[in-house]
Amino acid sequence: MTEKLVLVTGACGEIGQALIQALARRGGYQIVTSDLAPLPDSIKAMSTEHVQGDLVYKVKNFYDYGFDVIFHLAASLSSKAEVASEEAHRINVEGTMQLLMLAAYRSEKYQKSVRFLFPSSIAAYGMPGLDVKKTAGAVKEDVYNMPQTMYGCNKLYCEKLGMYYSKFFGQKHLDEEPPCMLDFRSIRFPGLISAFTLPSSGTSDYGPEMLHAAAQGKPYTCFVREDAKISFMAMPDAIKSLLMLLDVPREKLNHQVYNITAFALTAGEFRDRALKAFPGAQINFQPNPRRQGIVDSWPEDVDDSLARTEWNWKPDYDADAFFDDYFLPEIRKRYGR
Ligand code: AKB
Repeated sequence: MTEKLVLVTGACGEIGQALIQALARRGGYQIVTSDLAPLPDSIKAMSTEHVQGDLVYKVKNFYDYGFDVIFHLAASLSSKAEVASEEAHRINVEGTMQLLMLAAYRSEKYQKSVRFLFPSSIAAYGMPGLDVKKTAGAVKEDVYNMPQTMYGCNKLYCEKLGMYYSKFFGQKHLDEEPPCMLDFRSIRFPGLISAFTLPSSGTSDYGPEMLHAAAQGKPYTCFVREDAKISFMAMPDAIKSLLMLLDVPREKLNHQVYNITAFALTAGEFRDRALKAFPGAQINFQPNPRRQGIVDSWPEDVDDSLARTEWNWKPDYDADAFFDDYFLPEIRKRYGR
C-alpha cells in the first residue's frame, strides 16, 4: 500500500506532537513536518523531513510535494496574539493563506484531492457580555461570531478563507466541472489538556497549568476568576476528532466547520478537583483583567451536535473520565506522586 503524504505544520506544539505520534501509530503515512523550532526527540524519528522556520517564507519549499493531507496547526495563541498582534496576523492569517493557496493550486493542477485540516477554536466566538455568556448555554457554530481577540478574528477569518479556497476560488466550479478539490475541514476546539505537554501563550492555559502545578506540589496563581467557565477536552479526544474528521468521505459532510466539546468546568471546579486528587495543593486566584476579558468573551459551552450527527463524534472522556482514566493516572506516573 502506498503511504499517504502528510504535512503537519506547528509540529512542535501540543497538538502537533500528539498528532504525529498518533499518525505514526496508525501507520500508512509519510510525515513531513514544519515548525519554528527543531523537532523534540519524542517525534524526531517519525518525521521524514523537517522544515524549520517561518511558514510564510518556507511555504515555497512545499510546492514540489504531492501532499494528500495537510494538518495546519501552526498558530500564535490567544494571549500572545493580543500583545504581538501584527506577528499573530502574519502567522495565523498569512501562513494559512499561503498554505491554502498551495493546496488549492495542487488539487486543481493535478486533479487530486488535498484534505486540509484546520484547528479553529472557541475563540472564534465573542459573547457580547457576561450576562449573555451565562444564559446562552451551549452555542451552535453560526451564532455570536464576533470574536474579541486578534487570535479569534484570525481563526474565524481563516475558516472563511478555507471555505473560499475550497468552494469559490476562481469561481469556476459553479458551472464548470471538475471542481477544485481542496477539501477544507475545520474543528473549533475548546481548551485542551494533555498529561504529557504544557501549553504556552494561550488563555485556556490556566486549566492545564493548575493541574500540572498541583500534581508537582507547586503553588499556582490562577489568572482568571473562580467562576470563569469554558469547555475543555482531553488531548487524546482532540487527536481522535482530527483523525475521525480526516477519515470521513466528503459526501457525508454537509459543513466545513464543526464544534466539538467534552466537558465545561469553572476554574473553581478545576481547583476542587485538583485539591481532591492532591490534598494540600496551593491554588489561589488573582484575575488578570486582560486574560479574564478573553475568557469572558468565550462561550461557557458549545453545541457539537453537527459533528455528532455528521461524523459520529463523541468524546471518550467526560469530566470524571478525564480525571480518573486519563489525567491522574498519567500525571502520577509522570511526576511520581
Ligand atoms: C488559547 O487559549 O488560545 C487556545 C484556544 C482556546 O484556542 N488554547
